[in-house]
Amino acid sequence: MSNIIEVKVPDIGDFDAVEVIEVLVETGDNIEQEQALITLESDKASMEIPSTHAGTIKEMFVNVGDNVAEGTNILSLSVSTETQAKVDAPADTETEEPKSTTPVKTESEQPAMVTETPAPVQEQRPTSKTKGHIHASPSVRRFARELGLDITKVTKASGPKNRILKEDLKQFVKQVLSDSNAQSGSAIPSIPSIDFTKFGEIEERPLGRIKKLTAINLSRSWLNVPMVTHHELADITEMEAFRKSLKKEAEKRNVKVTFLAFIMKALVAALKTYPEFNASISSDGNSLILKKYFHIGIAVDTPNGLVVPVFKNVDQKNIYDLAEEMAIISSKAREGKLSPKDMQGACMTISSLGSIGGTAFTPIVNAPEVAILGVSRSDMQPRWNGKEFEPRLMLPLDMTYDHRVIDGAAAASFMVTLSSYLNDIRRVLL
Ligand code: CAO
Repeated sequence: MSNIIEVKVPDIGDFDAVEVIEVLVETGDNIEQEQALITLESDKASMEIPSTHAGTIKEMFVNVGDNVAEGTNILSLSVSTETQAKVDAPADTETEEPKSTTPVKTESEQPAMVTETPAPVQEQRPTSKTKGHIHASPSVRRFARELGLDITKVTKASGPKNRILKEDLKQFVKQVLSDSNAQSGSAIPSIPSIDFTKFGEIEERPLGRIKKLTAINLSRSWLNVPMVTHHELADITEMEAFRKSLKKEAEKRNVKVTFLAFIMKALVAALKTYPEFNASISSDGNSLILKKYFHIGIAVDTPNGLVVPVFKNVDQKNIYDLAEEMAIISSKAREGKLSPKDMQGACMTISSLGSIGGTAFTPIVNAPEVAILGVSRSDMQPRWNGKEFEPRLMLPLDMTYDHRVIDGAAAASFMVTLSSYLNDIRRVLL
């Protein structure tokens, strides 16, 4: 059995025409007792009017913009006689006729008064008499609190009199989430979209999968790792003579020995000397995970973008092994045939631009690795030997490191050591 009752505006103080600024329910809704039905706003405050009963809404009598006073019908509600008996006791449950009920005043029926609190002026907010205040109903403020959202940050207010609506909060959250997705978790403002056709002819090419993934990885490293780049010049005159001396033997084995194989061996020797470079910082930032294996990533330029295959256990391989593996892996990379497994587990990465040119650059650490070695083009330079200038082949090295893990002094020592190994590659054997 159910009865129809009318829910009216209760005593709201000395107001005879208060505007309805929000209707929070609609016909057909099943509502709870105490559930907010409408929000009213006077000159001084906003207030929510709760329901006196639980039930199903049969008809709504008020709309946004209406002016109401004590006793105005808000809605009619179908309530079960059992529920009504509990709320309206003592009540006449015998009656067959639907009855119109003015809500019984109880403590809980008093509308919740929420005084508008001054807030910083939002520049983007359209100015009006609301300037200097955040206008939002109690339910919207509550929703913002539930989301953990600072409502003063919400710049769009699409309700009447620049009122922030629930929809504005949802839009704001969506925007923040999509910005943070695009920028790997940061709240950095996005770059504005510009119509370049205003300035001249353009062509739009979609980015490939590898470029998009690289963009995410590099942005993540850039934003998470405080980086410093240390520059060093290694004298590789002797090493180059040694490399040339291997040429015939290499040809017999059908491999091409480039600087990279030597640099990999020297790097592993330096990692053994400075174990904190062969490490990763734990994701909670509380510990350093030291690795006992020596896997080196090599950045390879391919038509589809940059990929970083990993050479496993470089400490256990000789120069020819590495040269041979380099030929196989780099052609696999350029043909797009590397598997995810081929690109996992690096301890440190080498990015070599030496075959192209340049005197220095600042590579980005491939986090969670703590350092990356950049190699630029070697060049014959005059070096002072104490008596005279002598031509020496100098190799520019650039190491970018995670300053949370590595101090500047350690970086300098590491680079001096690496340079000394390249200067006299025999020392790698020691
Ligand atoms: N200085 C001078 N010459 C160099 C050199 C250096 N630092 N490094 C390589 N060379 C020379 C090689 O000796 C070779 O010369 P020869 O043909 O006369 O022997 C020539 O340049 C070409 O070398 P290579 O590129 O075939 O071989 P590699 O082992 O040096 O490099 C690879 C292999 C896969 C790393 C390279 O081909 C490549 O893709 N490099 C680009 C990597 C890249 O884009 N990094 C940037 C990442 S950040 O955006």
